[in-house]
Amino acid sequence: MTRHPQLTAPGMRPGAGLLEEGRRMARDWTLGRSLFMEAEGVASEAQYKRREAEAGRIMQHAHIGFRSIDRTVGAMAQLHEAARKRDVRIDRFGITLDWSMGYPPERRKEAGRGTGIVLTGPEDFARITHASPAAAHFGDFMLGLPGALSNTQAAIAAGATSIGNLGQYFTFRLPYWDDDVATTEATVTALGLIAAQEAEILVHSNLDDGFAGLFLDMTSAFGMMLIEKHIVEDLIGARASFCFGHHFSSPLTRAAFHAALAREIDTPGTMLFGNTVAYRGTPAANYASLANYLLADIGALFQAHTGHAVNPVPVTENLRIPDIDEILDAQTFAARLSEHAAGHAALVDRSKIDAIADRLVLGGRRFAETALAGLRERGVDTHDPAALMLAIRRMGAKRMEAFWGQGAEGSGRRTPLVPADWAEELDRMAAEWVARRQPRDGACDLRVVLGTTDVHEHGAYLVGRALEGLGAQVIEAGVALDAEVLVQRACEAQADVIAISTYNGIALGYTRAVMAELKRQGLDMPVLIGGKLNEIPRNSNSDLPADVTPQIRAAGAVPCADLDEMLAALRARPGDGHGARGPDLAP
Ligand code: B12
Repeated sequence: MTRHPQLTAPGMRPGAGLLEEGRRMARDWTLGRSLFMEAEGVASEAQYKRREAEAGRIMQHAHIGFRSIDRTVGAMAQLHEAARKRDVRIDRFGITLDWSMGYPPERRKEAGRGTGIVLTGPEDFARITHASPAAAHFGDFMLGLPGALSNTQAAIAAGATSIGNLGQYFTFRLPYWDDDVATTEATVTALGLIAAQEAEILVHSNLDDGFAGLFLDMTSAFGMMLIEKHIVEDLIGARASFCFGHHFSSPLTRAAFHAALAREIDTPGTMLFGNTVAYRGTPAANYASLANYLLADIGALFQAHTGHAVNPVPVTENLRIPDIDEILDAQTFAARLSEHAAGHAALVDRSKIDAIADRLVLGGRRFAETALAGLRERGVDTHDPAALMLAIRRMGAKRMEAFWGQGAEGSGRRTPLVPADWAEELDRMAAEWVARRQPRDGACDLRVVLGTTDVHEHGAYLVGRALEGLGAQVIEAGVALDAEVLVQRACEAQADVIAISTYNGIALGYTRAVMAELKRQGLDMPVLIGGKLNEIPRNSNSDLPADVTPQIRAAGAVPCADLDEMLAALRARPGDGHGARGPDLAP
């Protein structure tokens, strides 16, 4: 993206005032009691985590992704009990809230609805915190978005002591919401409310939801974690609790990141997230991926228990929203693996893990220091949490890494000190695909405008690299774009083709909005769309997203399941008068 918005907003209220307002609210919004607190005799999950870590137990996290409150509450009780009967303990449940909960309450009705659950007030939150004796974790779409304050108030009243997800603040954009000042003010006020509670409440941040899913160098991701810790703990006075894992595919990187984190962070961690990007195949293949990351995580916790729970992601996760039996199987698998894992310690070469951990800590600290100094030089008040957060959000991961990344600068890109697993993998996939297609003359001079409908960027990253490999000119229109903006960018770039990557269950509505906008502008260009081509039908009673590939085709766009289908569509592209050539490739 080429836009360079101002890093400061003079109209924004200072952080100190926002924190004070949050503190005042603590008179009315005090921490309620949950079934977890009663059952375990603790004041907070942090206290529980310290106790269990001390005992050397591997805690387990289960994620629930149903849309209905009744079904969620029922599933939590049923799962906890069924696991107990198998001698498996689920210590915490993560609730996948719907993205519409990110809006302030008055805007939620008119916002579209995604695939998650919607909780409308303290009573709804309390139903969750009383559904089972495990801790309830409210992560996504709470903090970090404009609805942060009402969500946090309700969660606190219901007795939740792990609230997130600060990582989202830095990357997520809700459709048709551009007021980042209001988002920042709501988030900092909510953090003030959390900091003022007597009991210790964990401010959860899933690093992968933030910049860790975007930086090409893991030392930048580690440095960003240190900056978040500084904001939450030093500037706000709350406790920062970190989670990572989606994109950490190499066991060595996972173990090293954990070892480095254990040296720098003493607040208990929420959970180590599953390496979900590795789930590509059938359930049987996914079990291998599950074992691969869990073994690394359990070994890391044996080495230094940071209080994190492990998160065994059900092996059907890439196919559908997992059901109760699938969640139970994954939990059972993890518990058994924990028993086996101790025997693996002797097989592990710690020196390799420690060497990378050293690099992460050193590079991460330097990244954090140079980034804070660089922001100060650009006029940002880095002692004000609100000003600092807004500047980082506006800066974005790519520019931060370009300015302050620690790898040596080369031709256009820095050489990462610890390369990010996800980028290495996608670069390799793109290169292999291009090589397999064996271009006859590489002469594809199409101008392709590429954008995403939501936070998922990796599909677009892969498509971009593959198109460049074919010789196409890729114009990155941006991430989480409204349909009208994407068409506008395509128009400005005089593009030959629009390529869209979408994952958040709005594929059909978005396609229709793009086609309508093209028509309104009198434009006619091919629209390719790939990713997760599904949507929850309006009149559905199953609450599950359905495939919308045929409807996308009927709307006049080209649905692409993979890169081969993209290639076929580009080759079939009708002449457009620009004279640009599609790929001329061997079959
Ligand atoms: C990585 C990931 C994330 C990362 C994204 C990081 C980033 N910056 O990109 C993070 C952690 C941030 C994330 C967040 C969320 N995620 Co997510 N995520 C995934 C995951 C694990 C992988 C997706 C991915 O990047 N794959 C890598 C790409 C390269 O592989 P691929 O998809 O197979 O791509 C191929 C094709 O699709 C095609 N392709 C893709 N795009 C395009 C475009 C064109 C033009 C073409 C031609 C081809 C093409 O090319 C590839 C090669 O064949 C999937 C689950 C899974 N295993 O698929 C869930 C998944 C997509 N996420 C999901 C959800 C629900 C979310 C959240 C809402 C969760 C939450 N509560 O926070 C948020 C999103 C919030 C929002 N605002 O939308 C759901 C979507 C549900 C649905 N639509 O049915 C999934 C399916 C998980 C699940 N089973 O529930 N997620």
